[in-house]
Amino acid sequence: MRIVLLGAPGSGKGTQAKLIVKERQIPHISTGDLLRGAIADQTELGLAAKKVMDAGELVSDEIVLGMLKDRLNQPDAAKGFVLDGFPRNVRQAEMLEELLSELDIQLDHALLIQVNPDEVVARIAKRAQEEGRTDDTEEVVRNRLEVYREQTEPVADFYRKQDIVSEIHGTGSIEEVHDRIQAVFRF
Ligand code: B4P
Repeated sequence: MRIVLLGAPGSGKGTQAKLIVKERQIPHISTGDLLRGAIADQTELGLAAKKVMDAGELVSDEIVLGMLKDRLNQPDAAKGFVLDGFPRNVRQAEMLEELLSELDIQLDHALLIQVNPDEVVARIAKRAQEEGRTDDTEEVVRNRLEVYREQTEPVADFYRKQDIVSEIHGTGSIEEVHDRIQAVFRF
């Protein structure tokens, strides 16, 4: 199964992706995690990405696509994947279409996790205390939400045209949200 997870920062994409991959035995591909890995390794790419991420902006499409291409070409991705955090804008969605058609595969589901902005800010404030991520400060989170509204929301329309979008109510416990996702797969 090939799944794309869409939703605002803090909507639970990463959280739900972890549960889906555990059940389905497919890899979790998070562009945020790939970028944070590059930062931890202090690669040139990571150092450039850090400045952009700390401002709450999107890293360049070319950098992210290059990383994604390498990851999708690894053997474990042949049986399916959960893409978390990609695509973040319509251009990335178009680039992904091209890449998948080169590999002769298609997406099965685009899950759009919907959570209201106040809840998102509260969740990220909690994570900031627990994990200290440098892009989780209130000011940066507000910018990330703005970037989401402007650039990422239109991606849902891109997939609505393909009739693969399912909207998931993202408030409630992690298990409740996961059950709603499971119900979509059973359809
Ligand atoms: P990401 O790593 O994708 O970060 P995110 O949007 O905050 O989502 P994340 O998955 O981590 O959090 P989740 O909602 O699960 O991106 C970070 C940055 O990387 C971007 O701003 C950008 O700069 C860059 N980037 C990444 N991909 C890119 C791309 N494709 N192109 C360009 N730039 C890119 O969870 C948040 C919190 O909520 C957690 O603490 C969790 O425990 C909690 N939570 C989850 N579900 C909950 C629930 N049901 N109830 C209560 N709390 C819940």
